[in-house]
Amino acid sequence: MADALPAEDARARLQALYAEMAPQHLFPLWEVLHALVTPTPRSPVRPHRWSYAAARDHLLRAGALISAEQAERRVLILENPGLPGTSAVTTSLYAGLQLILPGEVAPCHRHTQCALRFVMEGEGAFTALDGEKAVMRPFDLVLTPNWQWHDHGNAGGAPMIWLDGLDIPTVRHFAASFAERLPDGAIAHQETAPPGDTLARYGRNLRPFAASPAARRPAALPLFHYPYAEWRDALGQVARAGAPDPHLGHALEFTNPADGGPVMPTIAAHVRLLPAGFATRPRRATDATVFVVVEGRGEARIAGEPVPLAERDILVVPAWEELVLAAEAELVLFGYSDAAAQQKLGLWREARL
Ligand code: 1HN
Repeated sequence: MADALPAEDARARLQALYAEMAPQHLFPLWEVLHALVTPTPRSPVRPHRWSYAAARDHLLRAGALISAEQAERRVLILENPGLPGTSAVTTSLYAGLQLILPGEVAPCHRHTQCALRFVMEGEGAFTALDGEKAVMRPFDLVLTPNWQWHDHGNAGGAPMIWLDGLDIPTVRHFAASFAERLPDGAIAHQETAPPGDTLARYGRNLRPFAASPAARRPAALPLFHYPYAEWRDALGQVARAGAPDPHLGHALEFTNPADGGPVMPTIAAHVRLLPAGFATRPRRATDATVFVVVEGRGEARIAGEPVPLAERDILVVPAWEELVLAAEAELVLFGYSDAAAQQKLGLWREARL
């Protein structure tokens, strides 16, 4: 049997071999195998919390210097400190804060990246999806799925800010990015349906007859607006009715009504409520998660490190780090992650500790 470790002269001859192979882009697996195939996840992602007030201040200053139309999208990227230069908040996801001022438009485009918007403040702006406006209110969730036309406008009287969540690093990983603008320099998509039409047709456990002209939304992913008023009411009822899950608190996932699965092929989104004084048991999951504090006050402990949480703060929790969430005042959180993709690939795991 060969020795476990090569002898010194064999080691020197191996190094010489590596040096000769390298210019031909050939490398020995045995030198890197254990770094490639780790027994448990090793993520470069670092826990981080962005204070909303500080980010908002910078965003409003940018608002005075560049228009939404000039910028195409006026967004401050929330870049993970462990992933510098990548525009990524986790290894698979992107996060940004977008500002649209009264009277502004963000021109229509479409791309293969899936996006969600989670409204942080303001009222009266809309996202139009394939020409149908979703008029957005604070803490609404709005989707712009892969390859659907979307433009934004602010018909209200106040600045509107939302969190953008996209699967940009995932699409980059597959080198599958396509994007285009409307032809002939058009800014907005022609209006194709009255605002709220899709919610009425698909949002209440109803749908148009299949193959009828009324079934105008894509069959695989028809719904794109999940209003705060509706999800908050459901979460409140659940919280009044019984005990929280020890590892999650009261938790509800947003679903695609077409298949009952996550809202988009690559991104899953959910909300949680932790009663005042409640702390979760520690839990790890393979999906690094971006959280927004919707209401309340408390603390996240990530691998034992405390992070204070205040309203509208944004927090990123790396994959497989132990997370405890503790509510001082009743805490309501929104979260999104790549669990949708990982579950399809058979990769998703959690550990309830
Ligand atoms: C995008 O299309 C939007 O539509 C926001 O509002 C942020 C970041 C990268 C690529 C496309 C939007 C984006 C984006």
